[in-house]
Amino acid sequence: MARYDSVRSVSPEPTEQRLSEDQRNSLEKDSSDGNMNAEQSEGLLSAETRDFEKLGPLTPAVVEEEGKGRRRKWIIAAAVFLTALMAFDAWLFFIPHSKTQQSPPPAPADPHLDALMRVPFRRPEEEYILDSKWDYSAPPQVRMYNWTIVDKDGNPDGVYKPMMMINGQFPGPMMEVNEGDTVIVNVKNSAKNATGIHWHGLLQNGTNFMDGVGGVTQCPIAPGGSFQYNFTVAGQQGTYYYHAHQGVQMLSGLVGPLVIHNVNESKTSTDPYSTDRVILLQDWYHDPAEGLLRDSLSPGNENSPIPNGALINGMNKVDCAQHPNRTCDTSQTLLPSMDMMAGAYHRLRFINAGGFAWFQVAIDDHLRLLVHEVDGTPVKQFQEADITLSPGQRYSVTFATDQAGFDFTEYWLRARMIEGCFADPKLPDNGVSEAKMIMRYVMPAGMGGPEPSPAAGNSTRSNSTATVSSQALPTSTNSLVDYAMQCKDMTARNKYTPVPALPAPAIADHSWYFRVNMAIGDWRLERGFMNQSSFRSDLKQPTLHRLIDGLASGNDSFSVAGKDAAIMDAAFHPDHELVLSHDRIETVDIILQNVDEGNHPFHLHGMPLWVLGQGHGYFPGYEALNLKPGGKGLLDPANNTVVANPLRRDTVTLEGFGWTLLRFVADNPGVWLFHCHMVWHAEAGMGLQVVTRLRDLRGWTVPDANRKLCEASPEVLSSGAAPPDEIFAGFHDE
Ligand SMILES: [Cu+2]
Repeated sequence: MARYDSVRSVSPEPTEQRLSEDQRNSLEKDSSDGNMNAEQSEGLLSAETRDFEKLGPLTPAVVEEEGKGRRRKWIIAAAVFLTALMAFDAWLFFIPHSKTQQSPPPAPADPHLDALMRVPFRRPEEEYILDSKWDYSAPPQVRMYNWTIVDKDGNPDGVYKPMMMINGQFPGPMMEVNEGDTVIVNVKNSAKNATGIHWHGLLQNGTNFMDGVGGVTQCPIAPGGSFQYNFTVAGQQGTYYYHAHQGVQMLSGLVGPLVIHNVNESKTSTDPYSTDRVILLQDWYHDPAEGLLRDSLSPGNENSPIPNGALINGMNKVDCAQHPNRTCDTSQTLLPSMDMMAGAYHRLRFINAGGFAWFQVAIDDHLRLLVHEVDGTPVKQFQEADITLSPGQRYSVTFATDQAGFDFTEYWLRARMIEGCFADPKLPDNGVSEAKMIMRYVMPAGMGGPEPSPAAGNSTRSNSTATVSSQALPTSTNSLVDYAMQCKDMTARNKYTPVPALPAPAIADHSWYFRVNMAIGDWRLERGFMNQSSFRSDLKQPTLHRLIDGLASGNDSFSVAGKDAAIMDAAFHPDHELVLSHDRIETVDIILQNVDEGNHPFHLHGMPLWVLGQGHGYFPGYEALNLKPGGKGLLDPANNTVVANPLRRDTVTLEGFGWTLLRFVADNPGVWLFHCHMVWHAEAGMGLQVVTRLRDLRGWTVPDANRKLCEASPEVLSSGAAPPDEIFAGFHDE
């Protein structure tokens, strides 16, 4: 409990202080009637005086300078006075106009920014319904997005907190593209902290510079700065998302869905579905993310912060009476809802875009959820009653609205955070672990019952028009009879079969083994470790830049001469940057051994992972999986089950005291982060970097736009990132 009190002490700053200079200017200009009161004018004059005093005493060494100095003093004083007078006059100029003629107030410094601050922040939920008129076979094209990132207060579930939003709305906009399209996102950072956007699960083959990871592939985008992400989506389809990759900014609202369509995507479902939509799941903290991050990294702190609640598509509704110490207002707060045509199939794309909690999702009375996509990999349809997702994972299901004529026309979709995996299953501050969404049946016209809104069937995007007061609540009962108590991948129940099949290479060129745990580091800091390494990125000098520059300068420590695979321990200090290098296209195994009780969903950037095995206890050895030692081929060539068509995905859970064996083809040149996707663990250092096709990086140059991002000072670039360990130096237990 004390921990949460300490969090609050570092939390909400007044809104004004969190606004950027531009925002302040525009807001101030807006709220001002142009009048300058005595206090302001005095402030201006005294500020000038203080600046004058800063000139300091004249040096006595050169006496003849004294006269000149005195004259200079008078000239400066006169100039200051005149400037102040002119400023005062300028202010006076506005008074008669604004008071008497009622002309519009002076234009804000940045009308665009001003508009973003004023737009209602709640994203209309129909925007997460996929376009039913989408042209799946359109020729490849450029999909362009212009984003301005702003700091803005929001109360998604009723409780206000400082957030970060794209174009002033939360959650982020839907990105919908076809395989083969080029995506261009112009990001303007108008927030107070640096940032960067990562496209979770997108391979970025050939476009490592666009992966969005500060300190790995780019310098963060400084406040006031801009960057253009530009990449072509190739060789993948399905459900993805994007999120900020600076500190824990994803917890402040910088997340949104990204769907890649494929001409054949509906064929993995035996039943054609009439609607298709995203269900974005998030754990939600009421305290500002930065304060929580600092708190979670503090000495002697063993456990990660526990969420206060959860959101579905950015929505939920708390009981404000349960949050007496918060600023809470639910007058504009709706529960998420979806209108579904009865007697049809519908597709739901679940995304766990949260930072820490696993979700278990189910729909009351609808126990036939047909899974046909796992992290972008189409799989042979398989029936589940509920879906479990770690942070970073996605599943697509179709299901039938086949309960029409029974007792209800409204049902709950329940997304429950698995509290059993928290250090304390009781959520802090009267938090509720289950978020609920209303699924409302609508009937074909003329059949009685609720009439369809256009989105319920198959036409344009729209949704229920329920108002805050009229939202009818389901009375259906809980489908989650089988409460998940542990945080495991769905593969613990079923082996999903990708379609089409894609065998993994039978022979691994290299096999890496890592012990994974949380451990006590310097100054008693709780840190995430992979072997002896706890990752700390250099935001001013991203790994990719150092690597390219090092290779260009002929520095031997970057070339790992004569080795196909190596740890780059001369160029990068493995204590805080464990960099695995692979010289050319190679097949690589990673064995993870968890020596802690906590679960860790590991995410590899740039290349999909084949999950060759996972389980509890110690890694049983390759032989137990019918593989030769080191993963070098099948023991019994007649039995190729392990590599025939294993599930491919980008986020794989390493369960508590468990192991996992992952295989990937290191064919995508660049530097790729491999890390736990629980943000508290990632920021505590649970990650490493994978360099691929080192020999091909020799000819690379860092694009000018990327170089330019690095011109900002280290202080600016690290704003919003985890504080350096050194700030905790000198900490003592007593
Ligand atoms: Cu973790």
